[in-house]
Amino acid sequence: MKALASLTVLVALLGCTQPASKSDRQPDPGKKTVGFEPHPKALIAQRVEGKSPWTVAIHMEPEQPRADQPTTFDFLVTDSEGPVKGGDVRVALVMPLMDMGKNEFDTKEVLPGVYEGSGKVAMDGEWEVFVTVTRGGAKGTHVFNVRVAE
Ligand SMILES: [Cu+2]
Repeated sequence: MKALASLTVLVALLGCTQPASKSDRQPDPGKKTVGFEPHPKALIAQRVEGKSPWTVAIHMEPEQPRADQPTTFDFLVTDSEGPVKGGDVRVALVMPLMDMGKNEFDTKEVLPGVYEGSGKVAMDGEWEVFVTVTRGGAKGTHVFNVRVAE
């Protein structure tokens, strides 16, 4: 985890997702920057398992994840009023075409509604990033299909 204090903040929610109100996106000096691009390069598809009360956006660093290299994942959880704070966000990395074993990690809220964790996969190809958000008795699972390079 980077030292949050030395970085500058700008949570930019761009493109097809409805942005939070402007006042929620003011820079907050002393924190980091996470940009949520509308169509991340490595993202193939996304879906919601059943129903979710929230919208979830993904950001990956590097933008093209590679096998056997750690990737930092950020998830921006929003509802109609803006960022959803105080949630519990867990992630599972699954290869849909074969059983690659259990690969899960926890996240930490690094900005209001932005949850960050680090994960690594052992093989290139298409992976599913299962993001389960729990908050106040509500739960939603969002799935992102991501292309991992060699
Ligand atoms: Cu595999």
